[in-house]
Amino acid sequence: MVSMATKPVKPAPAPPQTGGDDAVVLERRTQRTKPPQMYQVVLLNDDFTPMEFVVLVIQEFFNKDRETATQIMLKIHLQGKGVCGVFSRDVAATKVDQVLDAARKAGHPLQCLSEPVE
Ligand code: TYC
Repeated sequence: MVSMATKPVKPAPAPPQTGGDDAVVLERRTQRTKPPQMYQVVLLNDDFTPMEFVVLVIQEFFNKDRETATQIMLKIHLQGKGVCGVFSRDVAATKVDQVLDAARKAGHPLQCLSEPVE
């Protein structure tokens, strides 16, 4: 008997699945792109910047109403620091610049920084 070299036979690729009426069923793909890293803008307490100035800064640059701004300011005053908002990296950096610039122009030592969230 002559032995023939045999190739392993690959199964034919499955035809696209249809939903019965020839509609193509797409496979669900796991998401590949991560959401962008976000940054929180933090104000730090100090002994010299007036409370009123901090409230106005939080209202103006973080779009908070007066009551919310006052609560955030008091939290910073009592706990040493507080988050004023969460933004993309560029927007957070701009907020920090705006706050530091306003504080410097007013002659207050208020400090502000941004840091990645979690
Ligand atoms: N500790 C300041 C005071 O007693 C008030 C203050 C609050 C300063 C928040 C900075 O980020 C700050 N005048």
